[in-house]
Amino acid sequence: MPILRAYLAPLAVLCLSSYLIGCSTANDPVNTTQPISVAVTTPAPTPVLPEALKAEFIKTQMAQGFTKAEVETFLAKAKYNQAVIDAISRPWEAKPWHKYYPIFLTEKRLDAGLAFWKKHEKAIAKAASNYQVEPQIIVAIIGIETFYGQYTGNYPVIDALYTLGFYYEPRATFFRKEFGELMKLVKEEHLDIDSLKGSYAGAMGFGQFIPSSYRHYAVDFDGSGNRDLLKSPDDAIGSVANYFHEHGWQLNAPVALPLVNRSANAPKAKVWAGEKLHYKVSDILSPTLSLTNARDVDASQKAMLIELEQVGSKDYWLGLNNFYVITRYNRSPLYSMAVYQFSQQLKQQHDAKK
Ligand SMILES: [Ca+2]
Repeated sequence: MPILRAYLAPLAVLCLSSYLIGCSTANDPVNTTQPISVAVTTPAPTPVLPEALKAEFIKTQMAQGFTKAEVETFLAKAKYNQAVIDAISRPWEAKPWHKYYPIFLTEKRLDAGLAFWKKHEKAIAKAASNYQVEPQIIVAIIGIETFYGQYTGNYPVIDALYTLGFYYEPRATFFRKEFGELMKLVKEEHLDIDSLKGSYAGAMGFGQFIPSSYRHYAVDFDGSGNRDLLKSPDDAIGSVANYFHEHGWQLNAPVALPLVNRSANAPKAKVWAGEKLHYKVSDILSPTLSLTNARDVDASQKAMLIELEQVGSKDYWLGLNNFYVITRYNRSPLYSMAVYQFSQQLKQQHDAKK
């Protein structure tokens, strides 16, 4: 007779959106007000590491300069973590914009952002100037991602990436590559793998960089001689700015412009859903869908149509190159709009206090 054993699943915090690579707000205090559902399930045995994948991983890492013993030691340190699979498999709750933005655009976050900006004014101004990115975007990202370093994640990074890379089929290839990148990163930056914590998806530090982003875009911005995105706010500030710069941010260019839909029907252009920009501004605007505020916009530039669900209506926005760049940090248009609007709030309050 089968024995049914019920147990209480770990109280995993709700991730707001499956798009969030880093589940950036997983531990944000705002989420403690959310109802937490406790699932009763039968525990699954820890799966066995697929030998073929293991062999392939060892071969790949050896081709990149590691010895077999080094790769095996690294693999032996990693542990399967069911909570990681649970976190990533949770069905995406498609929150409408009107429920999404109040979680991010709060007085508390705004105050924390202004305080962070003031405290790190010099580094933020230098990063903005060196990388040609508006300072408020840097401050907004770090605030939305981790509430200024307060909530950077509690999953051992090695376990998170190992679990997703070897046991989470839908995105195993991506995460196995990140697991390999982690091995390189730890060696290059002399990080302590045993104490390295991050999101369930292996994102680390103030700005929640996954290993490949850390390796490619992190900068030593405080001149300490290493790139420390976990403990150095200045390194994180410079690195976020560099990330935006490298992804094509254009200083002083508009990010997103509100539209007014005068038709009873939905706009003809398709709402952006993660693809590369293929529309031009002129493909989206029409006699019935126009800019809310008259201004000159280059109609030949690439753009996307953004749709935000309000209570009983829909808002439309024209997203331009810089909006697309924010989505390189996180593919969700809701996330990107929250970052943009938060950056605007920060700038307004910051300028008012000057
Ligand atoms: Ca440094």
